[in-house]
Amino acid sequence: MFDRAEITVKAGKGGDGVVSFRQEKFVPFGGPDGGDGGDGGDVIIMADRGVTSLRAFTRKRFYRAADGESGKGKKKHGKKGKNLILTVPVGTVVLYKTQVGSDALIADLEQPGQQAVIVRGGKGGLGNTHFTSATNQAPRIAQKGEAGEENSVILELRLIADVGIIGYPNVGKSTLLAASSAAKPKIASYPFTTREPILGLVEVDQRSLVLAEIPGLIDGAHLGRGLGHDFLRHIARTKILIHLIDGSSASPVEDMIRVNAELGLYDSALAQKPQLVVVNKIDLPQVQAQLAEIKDAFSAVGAAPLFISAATGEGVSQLMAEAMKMVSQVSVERGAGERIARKVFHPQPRVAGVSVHKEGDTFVVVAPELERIVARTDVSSPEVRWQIRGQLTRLGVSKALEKAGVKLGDKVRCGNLEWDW
Ligand SMILES: Nc1nc2c(ncn2[C@@H]2O[C@H](COP(=O)(O)OP(=O)(O)OP(=O)(O)O)[C@@H](O)[C@H]2O)c(=O)[nH]1
Ligand SMILES: [Mg+2]
Repeated sequence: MFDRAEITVKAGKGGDGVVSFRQEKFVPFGGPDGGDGGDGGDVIIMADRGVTSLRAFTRKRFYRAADGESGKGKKKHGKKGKNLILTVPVGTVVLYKTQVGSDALIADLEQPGQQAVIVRGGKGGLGNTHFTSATNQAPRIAQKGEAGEENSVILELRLIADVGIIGYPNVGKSTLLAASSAAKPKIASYPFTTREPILGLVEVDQRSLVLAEIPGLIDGAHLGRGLGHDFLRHIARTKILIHLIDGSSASPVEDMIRVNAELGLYDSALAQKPQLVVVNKIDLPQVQAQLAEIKDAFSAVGAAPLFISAATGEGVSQLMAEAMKMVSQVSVERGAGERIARKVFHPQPRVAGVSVHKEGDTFVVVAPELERIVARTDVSSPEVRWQIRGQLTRLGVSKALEKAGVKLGDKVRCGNLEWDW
């Protein structure tokens, strides 16, 4: 199953602004006419019904959107870089990998067409027309395009089944799935026969129900034991659970309590999910013999399980009818309550602030807007240096330096530009 992929996405770089002057016949010194660079393209992830797995993302792992074009003379602005739209199955969640423990959710694409901007393209740089002033009619400075954002994200497909079949290994989950649907899971008398979730479609009164066997749940699954940890997350999307219990177990009630405790340890929301408690294997003579006792034990803890034999089919159709009823109830409640909003996520806007800190006796200015001008410009020319100084006031760099206590003659640095105050 290709239900998880880690990819790196990079948005397009903004195009550079240019330094250019009008050149007309018989006009020796035309004004500045350098156009702005276009913005870089975003990387967008969109849910699409036509896509059924994340397989493609396990083969190709790096994706980038187009860069913005640089500006040109005659005030021609560069074209915006095209957005890159990656289509994923409905039910995909996008996560940031965080250093500390659990991953952070960026987007939850649970409806077709829903999309999320994952990384945003860099802004295009300003052409030299933006840098004219009363004292400077021939600006020789322009701004470099901003780099596009880059990030690694995890795509995770959460199964969308109506009903999750949970329970300890070997209790008969696969047998129940096979008895109620066309699915043909492997059935065997040892634990962990089923190694990944299996779906089955069940018809009840001309309506259909999607069942999923959630394999490998054991004590300590929330810590990664068994196969459980990988699959517990699939349970999150189901509407209800069929909690299957082996009637021939030493203590069926205790089994139920322990599996529920395990769910709660993983995620308390899972333990809150509506459950149909079902005791299986009632065809076995030893189970038959203890039926009354088992019933009493469950009612002592306030549970009223259904009894079935997945092997003979006894009680299975009643169980499915019950499951259908429960699923419809959950759907109605959900529909009436929270309206699933069409979420479109945007990364946090970047702050183009200015900050100053001291390294030895040098004042270091961190000002992305200014750095992008400096990077674009030949700072060896005195005229250009003079023009850049004009930008210090405009961008609030002068103010920040004064606040930091800069005095006449102090060394100041920004990007690759150094000067004395
Ligand atoms: N007698 C009897 N045996 C059953 C019944 N249901 C399942 N079994 C047997 O129990 C064993 C396990 O069945 P599975 O359906 O593979 O159980 P599972 O819960 O899917 O097991 P894993 O996938 O390994 O976790 C098999 O030998 C089945 O034949 C039942 O109703 N009666
Ligand atoms: Mg199985």
